[in-house]
Amino acid sequence: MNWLAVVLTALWAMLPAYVPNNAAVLAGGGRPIDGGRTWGGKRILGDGKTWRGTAVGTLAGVALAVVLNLVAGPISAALGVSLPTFPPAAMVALALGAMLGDILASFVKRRTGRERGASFPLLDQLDFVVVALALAAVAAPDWFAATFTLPVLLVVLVATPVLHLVTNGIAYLLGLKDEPW
Ligand code: CTP
Ligand code: MG
Ligand code: K
Repeated sequence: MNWLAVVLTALWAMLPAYVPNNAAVLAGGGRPIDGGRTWGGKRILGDGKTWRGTAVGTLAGVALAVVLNLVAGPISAALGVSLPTFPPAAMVALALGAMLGDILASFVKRRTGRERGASFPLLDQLDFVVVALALAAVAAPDWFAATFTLPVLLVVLVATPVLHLVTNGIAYLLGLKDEPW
C-alpha cells in the first residue's frame, strides 16, 4: 500500500468513531448518565455525559458507516484506493467504543479532581480512539486485522489528536462547544 492509500484508509475506517463525539455535542442535554450521583465526594461522570448525547452519538456513527458502505465502491474507484466496508459488528464497535472511551475519560477526570470541561491533554484526544479500536478488534477480529495494518494504526494515532483539536476548535468558534478541546 502506498502512503496515500494508508492515510485514506486510516481516515475512512475511523470516520464512524470520529463522528459520535461531535454528534453528542450537538445532541447533548437531558439526564446525565450518572443521574447526579457522586463517588468519594465527586461526580461519577458529570453533567457532560448524557443518555441522549451517547445514544445520538452512537446512532450517528452507525448511520455514517452504513452510508460509507454504500459509497465505498464508487469512491474507491475514483481514488484508485481500495477503501474498506464495515461489517455490522465493526459499525457498532467503532461508534459505541468512541462514546465509551469518552465516558471512561470523564470517569478518570472526575477521580483526578478535574471539573466538567477541564482539559486532560492526550487523554481527551485519544480516549475514544483507543476504546473504539479495542472493541472493533474484539467484535470483528478478521476485519480489524485486514484493515488496521501497522502503518494504518500509526496514521490513526498521529492524525486523530490533530483532527480532534481542529474539529473541536471549529465547534468552539461556532459557539457549539464551551471549550476548544
Ligand atoms: N455530550 C453528551 N453525552 C456524551 C458526550 C458528550 O451529552 N456522552 C455533550 C455534553 O453536552 C457535553 C458536550 O457534549 O458537555 C461536550 O462533550 P465533552 O467535551 O466530552 O464533555 P465535557 O462537558 O467537557 O465534560 P467532561 O469534562 O466530562 O469531558
Ligand atoms: Mg470537554
Ligand atoms: K471529551
